Amino acid sequence: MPVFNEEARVGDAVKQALGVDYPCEIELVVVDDGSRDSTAEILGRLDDPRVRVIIHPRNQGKGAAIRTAAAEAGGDYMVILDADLEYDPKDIPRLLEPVLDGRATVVYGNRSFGSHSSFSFWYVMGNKAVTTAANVLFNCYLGDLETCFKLMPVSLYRSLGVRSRGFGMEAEVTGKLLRRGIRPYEVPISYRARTREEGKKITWKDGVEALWILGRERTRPRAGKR
Ligand SMILES: Nc1nc2c(ncn2[C@@H]2O[C@H](COP(=O)(O)OP(=O)(O)O)[C@@H](O)[C@H]2O)c(=O)[nH]1
Ligand SMILES: [Mg+2]
Repeated sequence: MPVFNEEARVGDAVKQALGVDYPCEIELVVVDDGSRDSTAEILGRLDDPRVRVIIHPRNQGKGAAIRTAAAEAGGDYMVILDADLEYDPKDIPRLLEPVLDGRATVVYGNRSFGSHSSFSFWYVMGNKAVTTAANVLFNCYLGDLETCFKLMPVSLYRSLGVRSRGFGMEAEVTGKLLRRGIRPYEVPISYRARTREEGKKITWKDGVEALWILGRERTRPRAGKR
């Protein structure tokens, strides 16, 4: 769970994540990414043996927070869960199903954007544009590239060598998986976008960066692939 200045939501997000009935043992690795609000105090009060809190003294970005979590995670599989309550951790057992019954190794949660759950028209169009670009570049038919629910073996994530420190990691992870011929298995999930006032931070610039990263991953020479 990457966390940056989420004092209003991180307490509930952790509680919800721990309250789910998982079909396996879990560890919740929370990375406080240099928050300047009271996030660190809230995380410091957590008292559950399944939780591990790691602190970045300075803010580095969502991608960097996930890199830290993946380096420290002790389990076999990982899934990213944002701390902003836009996603519902109750969906995680459903993401695990295709893994547990041997149908998939990489599973993505696919958001269906509805009127009450979408941030804005242009936000949804931006998401669709980035996903469509990946589909054209890699000749596939993914439904939702920017989803935070990306479940895969921890060893696979580490082997991708993701460099993006910010939101570009979503495109980089997906481009690297597709480049290796790995097609994420998609499972529908629920989603409710927060508003700018509630803390939503992604902007159109992140969409442009995602397009650039996808192009880079598609054209990267195989010999130097990472
Ligand atoms: N914006 C932002 N989010 C970060 C950072 N580091 C970790 N995160 C976390 O990454 C997750 C996704 O970020 P968020 O701002 O919700 O993205 P958005 O909802 O798509 O605008 C949240 O749990 C953030 O707390 C960072 O440097 N910036
Ligand atoms: Mg979010």
